[in-house]
Amino acid sequence: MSEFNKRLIQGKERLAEAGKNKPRPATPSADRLPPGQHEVKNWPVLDLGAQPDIPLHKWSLTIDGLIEQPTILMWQDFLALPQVERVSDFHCVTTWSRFGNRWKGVEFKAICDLVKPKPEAKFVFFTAYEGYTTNLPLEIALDDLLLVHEWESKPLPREHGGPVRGVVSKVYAWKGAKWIKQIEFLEKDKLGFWEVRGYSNTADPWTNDRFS
Ligand SMILES: Nc1nc2c(c(=O)[nH]1)N[C@H]1C(S)=C(S)[C@@H](COP(=O)(O)O)O[C@H]1N2
Ligand SMILES: [Mo]
Repeated sequence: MSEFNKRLIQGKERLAEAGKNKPRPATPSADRLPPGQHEVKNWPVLDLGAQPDIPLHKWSLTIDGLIEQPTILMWQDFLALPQVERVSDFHCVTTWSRFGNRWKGVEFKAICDLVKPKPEAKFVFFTAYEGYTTNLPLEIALDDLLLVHEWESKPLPREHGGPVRGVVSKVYAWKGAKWIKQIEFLEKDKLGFWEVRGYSNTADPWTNDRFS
């Protein structure tokens, strides 16, 4: 935690506090660009200031909690899982959206097929190499989450969360952990880094659902 940019975090907590009671649309926008967002063509880097450097031979992904098959994937194990290519939009709560990103990676569903969640598992909690955390309902992770290791046919750059990061497109991008290290299946929801600091737990871009 000490490596994190404290002033940046405090600034965002103030934003969340100021934004929490703003009126929100009752029905979701049908536009590709969610309300309050603008499109960018570059890809900004957003994190807490610590960008861990994880060589592939030291990389692993631990999957535990309420599952039949607790698993630690090494790099080759991860690459041996079914790989998919997907093109999706990326919406950051700081108001930028990036359309049409071409990803390659492993669907969260493929992880579930491997580790077999128990019926009690309803939520998923993600921990990253630098300590960041975030959370999703299992249902949303199954529908939307991709564990990405390539972007535009190249290895995912370290500043964007390489070797492997979570990517979501139906909720704000803070729900996708860069430098993902651990996935834990839970019965009860557990809030992540920004969720405990006033960011919305549901994070729906099309209803401007930024802060709670
Ligand atoms: N490990 C980690 N993952 C993270 C973050 C972070 O600080 N640490 N920031 C989140 C936020 S707020 C956003 S908007 C996206 C930004 O991803 P990018 O830097 O690739 O644009 O990563 C998310 N995942
Ligand atoms: Mo963000």
